[in-house]
Amino acid sequence: MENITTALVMGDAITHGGLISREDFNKAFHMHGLTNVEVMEAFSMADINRDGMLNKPEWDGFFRFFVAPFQTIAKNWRADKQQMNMVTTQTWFKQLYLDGMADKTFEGFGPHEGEANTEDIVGDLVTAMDRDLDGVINFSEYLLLRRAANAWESCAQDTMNRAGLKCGLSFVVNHRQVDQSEADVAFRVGLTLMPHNKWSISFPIFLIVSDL
Ligand SMILES: [Ca+2]
Ligand SMILES: [Ca+2]
Repeated sequence: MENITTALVMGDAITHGGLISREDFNKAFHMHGLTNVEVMEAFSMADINRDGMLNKPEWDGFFRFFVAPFQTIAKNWRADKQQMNMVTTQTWFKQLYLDGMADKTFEGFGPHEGEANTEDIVGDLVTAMDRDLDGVINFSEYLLLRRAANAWESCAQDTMNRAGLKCGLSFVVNHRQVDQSEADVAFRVGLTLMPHNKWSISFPIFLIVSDL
């Protein structure tokens, strides 16, 4: 599958004063296998000033921070686990490693079937972010990871506590108000998924509950 380019998305936008409409955006991303809901999620991430159109800086930012890094990982717009290993080389990902606290931050689900290695950070992330359970990561699932990483940086330390989760959920649902009872339910679910620590949750667990 061809990569998404600015020219492809701009399409008719040139004649519309350089603004990219939802329709232009939808055409390009729908062709790349995203559902309508997934396209709308991506569009609202790109539409920083929320006016329903993407101006050039909004598109350029979205392309540079999300589309281009995904396209370097995913050939054919799908990334398998091996390709996903490349996220660990991306700058935004390295920022999740706080002073050697990665063990706590990335505490995951334990060894995967048929694998001796107990430290499989990317394997756990793929398990957590693969919402349609097809074993590969599409752009929408990659964006889930990126939204969660942003929220983590603002709302967590080495792990995330109850207050942090309320903060984090508000982030990933695009600043909709999340009330404490909603966050508490998610937090309790998260704690049951934690292998050891029962008082706060790790990044892979946050990734799961942020999509509940
Ligand atoms: Ca806009
Ligand atoms: Ca998937």
